[in-house]
Formats: sequence, C-alpha cells, structure tokens
Amino acid sequence: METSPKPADTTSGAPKKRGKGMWIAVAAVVVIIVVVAGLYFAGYFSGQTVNISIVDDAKCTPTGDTACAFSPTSYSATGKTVTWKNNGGVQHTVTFNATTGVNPANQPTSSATLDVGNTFTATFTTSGTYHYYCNIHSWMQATVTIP
Ligand SMILES: [Cu+2]
Repeated sequence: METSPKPADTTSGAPKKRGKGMWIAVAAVVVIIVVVAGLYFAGYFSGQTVNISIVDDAKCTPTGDTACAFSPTSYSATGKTVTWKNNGGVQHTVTFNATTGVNPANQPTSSATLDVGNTFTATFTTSGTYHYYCNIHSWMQATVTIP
C-alpha cells in the first residue's frame, strides 16, 4: 500500500514535465520552419535571383507616369532565365510582344497579373532581344537580351 502510490506519483509527475518541454520544442521547430519557408518564398536563398525590378509610385497615374517602370529597362541576361519582382505598390504584368524580331513561337509565356511582392520567371529558348511591356500600364516597356 505504501509502495504503490509512490511510483504512481513519480511516473505521473515526470511525463507532465517532459510533455511541456516537448511542446515547447515542437513550437520552436514550427516557428523555425515558418521563418525559413517565409525567407525561401521571399527569395532570400540563392535559387531565386531577381534580375529586373518593377517599380512604381503606388499610383501609376496619369497615363505615362514615368515612376512606373521596369528597372533596368534594357537588361542583358547571362543565361536563359530571367526573374522579375514587383517591388512597386500596384499590380503589373510582364507581357511579351509577339511582333518583335523574335519568332513568335519562341516567345516565353507572359506572366499573370503580379501582385505586390510577387515574382515571375521566364525561361527563353532562343537568343535575341525580347520586347515586353506591362499590360495594365502599356507605357511601361522594356527589353531583355538573351545571349
Ligand atoms: Cu504596370
């Protein structure tokens, strides 16, 4: 009768402490995973280099607002992949113009509407100078040259 309550007390007390510590460890691991995933999707790791920044004044009015632009407007790539990032305050697109000197069949697929902070990566198959523009603000025009 004396021995049976004692082991019951120590075994019931010990798991409680381990349980709290385990939950703190799990919470810490979850926080670390969320932070690392956030950095990954924000492009902080080497796999996602932003080549061209899309900038604006958060208004893009009136038509022709020069604060809204691709930067740089002429970009010479070193490879066949280029990444844009919308660093502005309004939505933009990266829309390729099929009427340029490049065979329309070789034009990369244009972006969807890019929300603020979003990136778009195009892979080119053929060398040349590609013209593109923003489908929302048609005066935003630029070129990317693929070696
Ligand atoms: Cu735009």
